[in-house]
Amino acid sequence: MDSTTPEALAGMRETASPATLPADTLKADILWHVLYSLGRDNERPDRQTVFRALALALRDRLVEKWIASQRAIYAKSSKRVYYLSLEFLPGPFLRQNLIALGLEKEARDALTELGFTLDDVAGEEWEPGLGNGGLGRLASCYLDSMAALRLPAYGYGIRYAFGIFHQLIRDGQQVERADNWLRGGQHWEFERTHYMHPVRFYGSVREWVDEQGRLRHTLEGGSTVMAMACDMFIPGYRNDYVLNMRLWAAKSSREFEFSFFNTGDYIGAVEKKIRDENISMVLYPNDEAPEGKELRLKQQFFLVSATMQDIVRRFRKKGVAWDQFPRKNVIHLNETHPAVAIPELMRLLVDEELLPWEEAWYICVRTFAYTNHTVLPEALEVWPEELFRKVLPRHLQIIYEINRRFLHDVRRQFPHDPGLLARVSLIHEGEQRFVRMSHLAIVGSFSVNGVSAHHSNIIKESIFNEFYKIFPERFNNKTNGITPRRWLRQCNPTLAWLITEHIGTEWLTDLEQLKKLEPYAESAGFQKAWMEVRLRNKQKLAEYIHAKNGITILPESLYDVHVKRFHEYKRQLLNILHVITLYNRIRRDPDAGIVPRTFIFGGKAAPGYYMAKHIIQLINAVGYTINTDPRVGDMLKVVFLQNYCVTLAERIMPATDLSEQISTAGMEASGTGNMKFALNGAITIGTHDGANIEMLEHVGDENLFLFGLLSHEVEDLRRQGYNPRTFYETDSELREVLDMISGGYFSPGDPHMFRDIVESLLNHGDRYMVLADFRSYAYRQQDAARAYLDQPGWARRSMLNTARMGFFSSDRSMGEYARDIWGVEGV
Ligand code: GPU
Repeated sequence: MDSTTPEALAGMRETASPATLPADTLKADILWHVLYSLGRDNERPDRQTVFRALALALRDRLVEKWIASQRAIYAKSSKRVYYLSLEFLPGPFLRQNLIALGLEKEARDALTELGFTLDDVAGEEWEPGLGNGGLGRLASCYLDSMAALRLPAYGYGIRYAFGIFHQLIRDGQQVERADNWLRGGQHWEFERTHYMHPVRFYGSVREWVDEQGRLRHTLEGGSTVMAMACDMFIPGYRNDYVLNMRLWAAKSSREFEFSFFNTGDYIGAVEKKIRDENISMVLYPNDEAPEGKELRLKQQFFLVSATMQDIVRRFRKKGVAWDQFPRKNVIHLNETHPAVAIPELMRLLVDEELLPWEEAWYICVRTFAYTNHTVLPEALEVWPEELFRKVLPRHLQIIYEINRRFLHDVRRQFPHDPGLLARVSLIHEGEQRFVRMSHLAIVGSFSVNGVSAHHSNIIKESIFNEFYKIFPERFNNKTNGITPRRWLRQCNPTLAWLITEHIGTEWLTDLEQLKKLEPYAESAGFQKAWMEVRLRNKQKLAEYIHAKNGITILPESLYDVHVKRFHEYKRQLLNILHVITLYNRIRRDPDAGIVPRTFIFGGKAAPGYYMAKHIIQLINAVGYTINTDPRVGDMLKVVFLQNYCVTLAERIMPATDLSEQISTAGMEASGTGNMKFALNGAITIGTHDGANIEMLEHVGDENLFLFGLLSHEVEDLRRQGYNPRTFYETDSELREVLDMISGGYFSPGDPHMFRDIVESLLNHGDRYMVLADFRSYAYRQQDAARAYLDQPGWARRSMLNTARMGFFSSDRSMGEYARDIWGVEGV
């Protein structure tokens, strides 16, 4: 019988539920979904249709396992972990889900029979860009690991209609295009159109006294928006366990009012509806520089209010008293973005459940935990008091009451330090008042953690030093990690296979097993195989670069890669100054014996961040000059890959030789790209910053190139009065580079184009100490080049980097969070 007839397919579905897996059922399910879910002819479905149908077939399997997992959590009455984040960057799901479900081979076979390859079909997926960079990506690695560890956890976020913008490079400059990711349809999610919570903003607080003589607070007026749940599934690696990431989408409450469209002003009514739904329209594209916009505050509360209603609903089902709440729930705040959950829980307990303040507060500070991800002063979130009062009047009152009691306690504990109160207050007083969200998060949480050992020390010693003195027991470190399923197994299947051939598959769930590779580091045969895999990965990236940028690069050249968000502290500028230095050496002496290199850059700049965008433009201009200079030839190439995102990272990581992690010491909280590169066998050139320091401890200093000022030296130099001009005056190579930029060498049509970049270094204090670190960077780069000439030596270093990355698995991070902060175990 022809298996593509609807009858045959329907029959197969009846006899074979997706959970029992006869060999050909995936193919049958794909064709079934092509016809019945997508409404297309299933005789010759196109690639996009097959992708969607495959996604739906996998969603069938995921939802069954999810239901089973939920039942298990419920049956065990486990304490639940709620991970709240304004950002998630899951990346493409297809391969990840196939790997987790153990269906890769079946999918390949099914697709072959349908006339496609998995690569082609996977290429149809558009990743959800619901985050800016490291913070959102970390949240997604953590969900993957929570699922792998079978933790009773839930991710909560916002289902933005437009994710992070799509970046184009036009005439060397960044151009932003809307990321309409929902256009392709939601094949991975379930939209719960009947599952909504009301969220209320604005209004005014009425105080009154009830029959028992209690002072009560009621919000009057204001406006209500509905939060609709959209669930996406995160499977654990081959363990039949599935978590969900619940993302809220805004829906107008007005369409539920019968009379709403009948008021005579039909178009006006529709406009109001659209305005309400704006809340979840777009992700703010700012990384580490929050934009103090009303809509952003509304997004934060929208996530928090809807999520708290979900949490409370689930808790109520247990039928236990409120004082049990912290034993049954822990709410984790990913940065301060969802910190308004603290006054929201207080409001629920005090205003609605009528608990006394002290009891409510006791519950609160045993429920929340907070992760800080930055010490940059401009990244610490504050809200103008007036804006806060307008949007969330009752919450502001509650924050004031929290503050009053907190300051009262501090005064008692430290009676001889009158200035202390102003410094730790939840309110910044000045011409304008601001709510300090980090202070709120610290005061309202039982745990405050940084994301690398170095960063956690900085928190205790400097930015939150006074809170550390008040609440020493709250502060702890949880070094970031990355999921080996996506960042090795999936993105680098050939290397993963080579590893598995030698040490088995255990590393996939216990990354420390990679240590077993160490004995092979000296084996010439293994080195050769290792380098062959790497070279093939580099060839593939060369093909991609040729196709996208029209630039031909040598796969044998040293791939020196700097990909991450553009921010001055990440110092892409330092890198390009070094590129120009090499260019000058070649110009002076074409036979200088420079190791052929390909510099690859990628990353987005916040649309309003002038200097970051200008640096992107400089890199592209330098690239153009170098790539078209016949004297340079194959010695040097500079490539800017547009639209850096998870999908692109997956191409780049396996093909990188040298990983650039060169932030000004003390400024990168952790970094996670650094770990992804090293796991794939790249060698790091980096500063003593963030997790680089712990990477050094694990891989050993002969396998990693560190350089530059230490963070206390940065501080000292700044205190003593840093004068960048001395470096300009005493270092002739550096001077030549800066003079070329400001003299228009790379912008002949507009010689002044990049003058302000040089100005920022020479005349505006060089805040990120680019010039102070230039020489030590250039020296270390020379060491790297020399090391690359010794290919067996490089192979050994590369393997040892991979072999010693076990600590940086997000399974390890999540295990620590579960044990030390959350107090939960696997189900
Ligand atoms: N990070 Br705050 C972001 O990506 N965005 C932010 O708004 C803030 C921090 C990053 C840190 O810069 C990076 O060092 C860290 O590895 C990452 O968060 C995850 O902790």
